[in-house]
Amino acid sequence: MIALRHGAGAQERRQDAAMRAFRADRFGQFVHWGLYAIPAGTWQGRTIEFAAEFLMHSAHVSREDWAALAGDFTLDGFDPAAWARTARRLGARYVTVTTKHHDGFCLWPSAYSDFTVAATPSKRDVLGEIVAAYRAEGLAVHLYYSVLDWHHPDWRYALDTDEDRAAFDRYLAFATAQLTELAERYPDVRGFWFDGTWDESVKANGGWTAEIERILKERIPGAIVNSRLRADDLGARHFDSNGALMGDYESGYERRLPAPWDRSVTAHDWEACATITQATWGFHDSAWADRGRKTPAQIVEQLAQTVSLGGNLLLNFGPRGDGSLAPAEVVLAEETGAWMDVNGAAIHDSGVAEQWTYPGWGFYTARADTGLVHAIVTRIPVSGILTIEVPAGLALRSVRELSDGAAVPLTVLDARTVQFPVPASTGMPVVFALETGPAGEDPALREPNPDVALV
Ligand code: JFZ
Repeated sequence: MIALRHGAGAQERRQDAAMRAFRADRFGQFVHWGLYAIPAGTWQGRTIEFAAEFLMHSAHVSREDWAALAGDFTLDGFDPAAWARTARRLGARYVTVTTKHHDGFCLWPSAYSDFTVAATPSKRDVLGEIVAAYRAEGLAVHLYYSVLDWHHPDWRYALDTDEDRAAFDRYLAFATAQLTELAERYPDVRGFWFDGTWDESVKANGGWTAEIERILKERIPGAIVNSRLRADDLGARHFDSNGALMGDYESGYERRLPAPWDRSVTAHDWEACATITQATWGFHDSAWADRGRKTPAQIVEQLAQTVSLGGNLLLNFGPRGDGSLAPAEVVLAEETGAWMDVNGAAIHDSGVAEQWTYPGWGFYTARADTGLVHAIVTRIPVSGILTIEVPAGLALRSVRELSDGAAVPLTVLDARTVQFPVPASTGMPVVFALETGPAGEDPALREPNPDVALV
């Protein structure tokens, strides 16, 4: 054990109400919105096939030219109630919204910066309106904050000189003031999602990251903070130098997921974030962005894989420059939400099905409340027959399709192996509820069911 002043604190998984609610939610909406949504990937006629929120950087736009976009932030199509409604229809139970991305523009009228919504034509507290709209739809709100800041003159990537260290100390004081301000202005948020913490300057200030976590939790009891905020005394990120998770949940899975059979990740809480497009978080108005869009079936598959491994999925939306949702993302939310309406019981309030091993054709999840196991079939075998390997000590009593509750005819191959036909694919994953009991008590398992042909 290395002695650390700024390592992980408590080693136990949090079991308080806020954390239990976050864990049960399983599905959240990420929202990336800021000035970058206005040029939407194209600067002076040149489309850059890279994340739209990086355009200032990738198109080498000066601070002044970028700041001038604030004059075009007119909110003509901004309808936070529609965002929140879409998120609820999607089946998301919380939202994580950017308050300040790498370009430094603040969606709230911060007293510590002149580069905020207060400098836009409407002067409205956009963030406040977003928070209120989602709360009104019953969703919890988490605030995304980028520590990396391309606008602030005191931001440093590395601390090579005394001047750098002095400037960066000023920068950290600014960030502390802004985060305290966010917690004071929006006290009903549930958590904070940190980003832009990978540079040497931040890694050399693990003590500051620990202090921020402490301050936020003092201001908002129960606040949930992601691991991406944290560095320890030695600059280790997410996990401290002794391998313990810092922050409340691990937030390293970005546009990727742990392998379906990798149960090591179930040791702690975690959340993956994903784009609908291939690789842009901010709205990118281009054929490039459209080409890589995921289908509802792919979103559901990611969600099922995530929940089967005890994680949450944060699915990103990038509203357009005028504040309206991108039509393709509304359609995706509706279609995914239609599946969630019917099958959400296998996602919400669910997690790892402990004894059930990865079946290859999809994912098992288990309800946290009842233990009921669901089979989410993402790849129907060509035979049309699903094989269930029942864990030792359990018997499969019945299998019902979640959508209509209809029992499916089971073929018992042996005490541990049961088969049943899967209805023809609708293009969306189909879910079955598996009712189990202790082995040896189910008459169906004492002898094969003579009414159903063995396959
Ligand atoms: C960051 C941001 O740069 C990006 O714009 C977006 O906000 C995203 C959610 O977070 O991008 C990252 C951060 C971490 C990794 C990759 C991209 N990573 O750990 O692999």
